[in-house]
Parts: sequence; structure tokens; C-alpha cells
Amino acid sequence: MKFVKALSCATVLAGCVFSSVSAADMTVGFSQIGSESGWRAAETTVTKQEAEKRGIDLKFADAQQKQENQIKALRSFIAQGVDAIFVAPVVATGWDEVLGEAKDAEIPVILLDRTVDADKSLYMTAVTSDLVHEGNVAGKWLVDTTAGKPCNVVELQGTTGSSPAIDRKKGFEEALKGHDNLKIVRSQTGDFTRTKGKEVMESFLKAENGGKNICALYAHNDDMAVGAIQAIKEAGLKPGTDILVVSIDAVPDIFQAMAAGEANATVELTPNMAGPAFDALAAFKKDGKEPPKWIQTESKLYTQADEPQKVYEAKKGLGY
Ligand code: GZL
Repeated sequence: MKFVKALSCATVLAGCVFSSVSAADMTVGFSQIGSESGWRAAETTVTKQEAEKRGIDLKFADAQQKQENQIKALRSFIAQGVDAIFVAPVVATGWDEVLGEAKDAEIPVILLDRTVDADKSLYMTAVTSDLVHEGNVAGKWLVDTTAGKPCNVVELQGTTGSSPAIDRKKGFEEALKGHDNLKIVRSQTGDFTRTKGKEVMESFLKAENGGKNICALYAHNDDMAVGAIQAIKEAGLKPGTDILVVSIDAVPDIFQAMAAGEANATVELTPNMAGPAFDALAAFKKDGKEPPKWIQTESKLYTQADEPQKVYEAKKGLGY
């Protein structure tokens, strides 16, 4: 594959003529986690749009939340001799072997959206937000909003073992340090889905005096928050006032909830991780320019003060 030659030249550095292959000749294998949330579905849509824009042949594989399916897909991409591999790793561990196989095949790997606990030499770059910062922004919002008043918090964690679940928890807890009025009384995974988010919130409400002991919910993504909001309403409580709701992703539906006063804050995660990834790949292919190991995407706080209905209208259709 012409592109592979360019890659090996790049590693040799001296005296290579880089491939004149245009993006249109490039084939990229993308191993996507699944379609567990509105954000994930948008990321898939945007990735396909970004590939289309560049004339790139995207081989798409949906892992349905299973790491073994992702590893199988990566091995198939390697066997096909793709020019590059994109992967959104469902969990952070267990990637060294297959990433080593891609490296041996001189196929660059770019991580989208989540990171792995593996040697950085095993991937070209990771395009992700600062997941710890996202949790920190959510926590700081709650600290400011409760202003010292006692507040029992329940937490819906993302997929166990995933980098967002680990880091968003870490960042949130860091923000609460020194603010003893805030106590995380229950914390459990809702696996980033609405269904599980509703189910686990129902159990929290039952366990906490029908929800009367709960002052706030922190959900690692909006989909779990939307499921939890349903559970809070079915328990006869008002989400957004009886129980504050703060989450992450900034998908359209959370703005609808905000406009209805049923959610309070969200931290935005762009679904466009693939654009910067394709650009980094093209720059490397053109002249061997190595991207930094981390290409960070922005994280912005939205609250009810940000005209949520307008934001909802603007975001709808952007791949969601
Ligand atoms: C976070 C991303 C998470 C989203 C969820 O970077 O991996 O996965 O917050 C999605 O909506 O399921």
C-alpha cells in the first residue's frame, strides 16, 4: 500500500519521497464502540461525514460495546492493509497486543474520544477532550450552586473501566474536595445508557427515602441524566429543583430538559473527533509530520442561563 511506504520512509526520516497518494486513495478502518448514547450516534455520523468530505474510504465496524469485537475488527483492518486505523476504545486496558500488531504492520492508529493504558508509541495520537476537566467543571458548578448548603449527591458513572468513567469521576471528586457540605452518597454505573440510567436512579431514589435525601445527581453523560429525570418525575419529585441535575455531552435532549427546568447544567463534548484525526493523518502522509500524542477538544459549560431552547434548535440535526 503506497501509504505504508510513506510511513516507513517517515520512520527512516532521511531521503524519502513521501507518497503522492491523495486522501481519496486512502482507506481508514474505524472501530466504533456501539450506539449506546445520542452522543455516540452523533460521533459516528460526523465521522462518516468527515471521511466523505475528504474522499476517504471508511471501513466502519460497530463493536456493540464489546472489546473483543473491537480487537477482531482491528485485526481485520490490519489484514486488509488499510492506510490507518481509528478506534474509540470501549475500555482502557487490554490493547497492547493488537496495537503492537498494527505497529508491526506499519499502520498508524489514532484513538478517538477515549484513551488506553498502553505505551504511547503504540498509537499516533489520541483526539479526546480533557475528561478530568469535564468532571471538574461539573463539580465546580455544583459547589457554586449549592454555596455551602448541605447536599447529598448521587452519581451515575459511565461504562466501568472506560477512561471517561475513571476520569470524570476523578475530576468531579477533585472539585468537591474541601466542600464538606457536598457528599456523594451513592455511585454506580449506568453504562452511559438512558435505560440503565433510569433503572439505577430508581434504585437510588428507593434507597434514599424516596429521593427526599437526594439534593443532586451527577451523571457522566446526558443520556443517563435523561433516563434519571424520568425516574425522578415518576417518584413524584421535580428534577432540576428538588434534585439538581448536572451531566456531560451537551446533546440536544438535555437542552430540551433544561428549557423545561428539568436539568440544570451540562458540559459540552464535541462529536467531531474525526476531523482533527483525519487532518493529522493527512499532514503525516504528506510530509511525515508527527502530530502531538494528544489533540485536545474543547469542553464548555452550559446552564439554564444559556437559552437552552435556542441551543437545542441549533444542535438538532448536527449528527444527533
Ligand atoms: C466520552 C465518551 C462517552 C460519552 C457518552 O468521551 O466516550 O461515551 O460521554 C458515550 O455519551 O457513551
